[in-house]
Amino acid sequence: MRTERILVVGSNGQIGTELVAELRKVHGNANVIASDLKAPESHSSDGPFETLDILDKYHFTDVVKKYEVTQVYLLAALLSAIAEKDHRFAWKLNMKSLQIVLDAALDFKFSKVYWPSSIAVFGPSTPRVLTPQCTITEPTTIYGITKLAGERLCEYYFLKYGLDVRSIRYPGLIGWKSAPGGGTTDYAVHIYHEALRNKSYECFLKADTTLPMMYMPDAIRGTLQLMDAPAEQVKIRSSYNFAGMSFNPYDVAKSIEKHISGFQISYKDTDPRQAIAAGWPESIEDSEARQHWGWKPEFGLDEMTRDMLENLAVAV
Ligand code: NAD
Ligand code: AKB
Repeated sequence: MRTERILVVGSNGQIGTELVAELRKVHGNANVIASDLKAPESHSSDGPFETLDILDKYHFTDVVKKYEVTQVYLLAALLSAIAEKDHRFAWKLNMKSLQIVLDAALDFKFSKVYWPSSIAVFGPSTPRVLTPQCTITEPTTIYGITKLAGERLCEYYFLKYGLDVRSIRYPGLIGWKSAPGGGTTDYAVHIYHEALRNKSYECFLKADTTLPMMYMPDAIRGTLQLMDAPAEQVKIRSSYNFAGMSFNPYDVAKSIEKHISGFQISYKDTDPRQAIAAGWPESIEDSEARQHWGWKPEFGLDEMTRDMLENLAVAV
């Protein structure tokens, strides 16, 4: 069996920070190369890091050659809220990065590529409750449009060239080890920090805005499970529906109150992220991920709240 050399692009972000650490446990520190626009503030000496702008195809190719890379996890992207501020750049970053990685995968014969999609591929015309794998996908955000186009591109490279590309439609992810990067679901991380700091939080989404969410340990475990699955079990090559839990800001506040008495939540009158959330599903049906490669989440809201508060209380 050949040793895999894994390059993670966008490794300083919310997912990359945790994913690199887990990949290094499995593959060894030297075999997992972290890369981002600049070195992380607390630069880890646990393994190699390369400063890399993924839009610079030639530099990316040099890094691939330098480390004899065999797999790429492409995490660099503009997320939903931040993408609305510059839709042209969001299209450029989210699409061109994927095109560069998929083409390099063919040129350098990568064994696998991982690229995350999102629940943002769905839109206002999608059935909102237990949204199925195959349904109406008419996103109205630039982020969702790039994710939908990306899914089609991944499947195209699989069908046309046999490229082993794998993908998950992540819901909103919540973790204590890293900060979120400009999405609509970010409130569900901020609320825990503010609960510990101030016993109060002003939420940018309305109390009853229910969205699909997942605790980061589940998301990382599921990602590695998909990437480890035998190729014949990965029957969906666009992107898999992937569910953890569903809740709204009111539910999180109630869950936090069980640990921090007197915690107060208030709600902003208007915020552009409300309109984005209104077009997304409330809950996701993920039987294909469960059947094809054995996906099963572990964390519900109260388990996550306990773990978040315990860990943040020590970390901050
Ligand atoms: P993030 O914004 O926290 O991190 C993205 C990282 O990419 C940042 O560290 C940034 O510096 C880096 N980056 C940006 N432009 C770059 C470039 N040109 N070259 C190299 N690096 C660059 O994002 P995240 O939350 O870690 O998300 C990673 C992926 O997962 C994205 O594709 C995102 O759409 C997807 N996703 C995330 C969530 C979530 O809740 N976090 C949910 C669904 C999908
Ligand atoms: C966002 O809110 O943009 C992300 C996502 C669900 O894709 N967390």
